[in-house]
Order: sequence, then C-alpha cells, then structure tokens
Amino acid sequence: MAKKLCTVCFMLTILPLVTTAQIILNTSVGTYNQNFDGLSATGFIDNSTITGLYAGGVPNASDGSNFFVDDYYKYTLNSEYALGVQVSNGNPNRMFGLRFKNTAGTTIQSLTITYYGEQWSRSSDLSNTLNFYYQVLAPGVPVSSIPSLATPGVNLYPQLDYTAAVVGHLIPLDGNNPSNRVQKTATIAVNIPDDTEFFLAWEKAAASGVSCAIAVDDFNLTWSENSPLPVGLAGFSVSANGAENVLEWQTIMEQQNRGFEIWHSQDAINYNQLGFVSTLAEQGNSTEPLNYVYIHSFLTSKNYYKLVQVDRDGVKKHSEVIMINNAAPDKTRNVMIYPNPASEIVYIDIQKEKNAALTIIDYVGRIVFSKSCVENGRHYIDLSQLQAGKYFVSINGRCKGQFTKK
Ligand SMILES: [Ca+2]
Ligand SMILES: [Ca+2]
Repeated sequence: MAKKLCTVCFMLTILPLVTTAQIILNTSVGTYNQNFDGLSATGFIDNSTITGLYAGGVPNASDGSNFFVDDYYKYTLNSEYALGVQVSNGNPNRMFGLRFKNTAGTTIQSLTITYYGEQWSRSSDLSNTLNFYYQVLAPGVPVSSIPSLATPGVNLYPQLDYTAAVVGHLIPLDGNNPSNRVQKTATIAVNIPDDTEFFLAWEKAAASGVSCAIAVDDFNLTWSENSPLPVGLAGFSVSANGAENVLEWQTIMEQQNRGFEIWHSQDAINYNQLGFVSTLAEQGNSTEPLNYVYIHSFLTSKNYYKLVQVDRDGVKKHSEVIMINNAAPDKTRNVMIYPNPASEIVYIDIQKEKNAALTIIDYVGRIVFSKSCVENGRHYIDLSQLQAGKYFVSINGRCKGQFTKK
C-alpha cells in the first residue's frame, strides 16, 4: 500500500514536468547549448530523449555508411552525435527542431543562432540543403509537434540554411572532418512575448534518388530582450569564404545613421576596430532595406565580431557578438593594419617576422616613419603629424598593406 501511494505521489510530481518539457527561457538574456550527444543508438522519443527536441520518429544511428533512408539520423563517431536526415525519392520532406518557451516575463527581441551543418554522406541528388525556419505561436498557445516549412506563420531565414558542399555518387563522409562541416551563424530580430512558445527547426526537401546525409550539431542560442540594433537591423551574420570572413548585415530602416564600426577580437575580451562602413542611406535616413558587406582577411582561426552602430549625434549601440571558427586562415598574410581609415593612431599587428624593419611610405614614395628591429606583436603608430591621405606599410622592404589617414 505504501509502495502504491509512493508511486502515485511520484507520478503527481513528474506529470507537470512531462507536459511542459520544452526548453524554458526564464531570464531576459541567456544562452542555450545543444551538442546532441545525449542521443543514443537505441531509440528516440520526441521531447523526451532530449528535452525540447522533436524529430517525429525513431532515428537509426549511423556513421554515414549505413543508409537507412527516410529516418532521422543520429550520426555518431565515438559516441559523438549529430542529428540529421536522409531522404529518398518519393518520400515527403523531413523536419526536426527545438521547442522553446519564453517565461522571462519580458519580450524576447533578439536571437543569435549558431550551429554546424555536417555532411555525413555524399549524394548525386542536388537538393542538398537544410532549410532553417522558425515559428512563433500566440501567447499561451502550446505546440505538440514540429511545424513544417508550409505551416502558416513560419518565418524563413536563408542566412541560416546549410547546403552540403560535396556532390557525387553515394559514399559515406566523416561529418566531423572540417572540410565536411560549416558553421552557420546570424542574429535575427524577433518578437516573442512572455508565455510564448516557438520552434527553431530545419527541413530537408524530398529528394530525386537518395539524398546526402545532412545533419546539425553544436547548436547555440543566445537570446535577449534587447533588439539587435535600433537602426532596424534585420540580421547580422558572418560566414567563411576561404581565408576570408564575410560579415553581412541588413537594415530595414535607418534614422540619422552615420554608419557602422567593425570590431574584432581573438579572445572575446580585447577588441580592436577593423574599420568603419558608412551608411548607404542618403543623410542617414532610409525606409528601404539596405545591405552591407565587410570582408576580413584574418590571421587566426577563431574570430569574434561585433558591429557598433553610430548615430549622426554620436550615440553608439552595440550588436550581438558573433564568433566564427574558420579553419583556413590566410597563412601567407602576417600583418594586420587597422582601423582603416585611421585618424590619430594606426595599429599594426606583425607575426612571423624576425628583426623587422617597419616603414610607412606616403603615396608619392616618401618615408614618413621607420623603425628597425621591430618585434612581433602589436605596434601603435601615432599619426597626428601626418597629412590626410593614403599610406603604405612595408616590412623588410615588402609592402604588406595600406591605410588611409582621415
Ligand atoms: Ca555532437
Ligand atoms: Ca559532430
């Protein structure tokens, strides 16, 4: 009898947890991480195997060499899992996603989403994209199953789509190999009131033949009650393009905007300004969408970026920080010069030189600064005595870049 009573008490205790087992965001700013390593080889239950994770079926575990098409996949290598899918001809689209609930007592206005797309097999099917999307429900409305791309109220966000790069006849690939995984990241403006559920999800379209095995891993969400930027910033993303990182952002409206400072860090603590991108809006005012791009050639693989939007009256507002791990730094480049344009000071970072002779030359070839036996590291050059114009930086007689004095 006592045992029975205990069981009833236990069930009463756990039942509320089961019915509300989405991922709870109960602070105005916070972070959620999911590496999918809580998956196992023996089965999958929506919203149970991993709280808030929906995949609508029982996935097979695979290292990419077994092709259990039309199931959700737990791609594993040494118990390191990713969640993905492989679809065959004639079968419907497949989707999976994470279900959240805002209980912070405030409206969430910004989501910074980062994840890795991993390709675990090759395929000659060309529909090799995982489409990212999100759905916000009305306050108080619970959801019980994953929406699809076709669901009314779903928002697409193409900057977070992942397209598998390797095409060819079906063979397994190691999705953990850096050449088979890509980091996707963006900050998106949202409106998620308190007591509201939302899904962040991916959908793989139906295939012609058998699709590649395509997966998501190392997901990170940072949410905030603050809007990404006051100048109607619709998105800020960083993507890898060989030895360059491409920063892209869009404004949906601008008022009294002067432009954007681009700040960079290698450790998320010490930031340096790389440059300034002036507004594209006439007089800093626009009601049309405007697109901005800044390209950064970098020296180390881990890079943190943020935008600082500057009003015409000097007021500054910071964007979220985005980190990107690009495994292909430009190894031929060993000097960084910033900010550009510069006003009072220019910083010159030097790596892998010995007893360097540092020279700054103006546009007609006159030496305006020189120093010998310069060590590797960061150097501060006072520009206050220089005239406005273009200058070249030479190390040991080789031109390593240029900057403009404002
Ligand atoms: Ca993982
Ligand atoms: Ca992985």
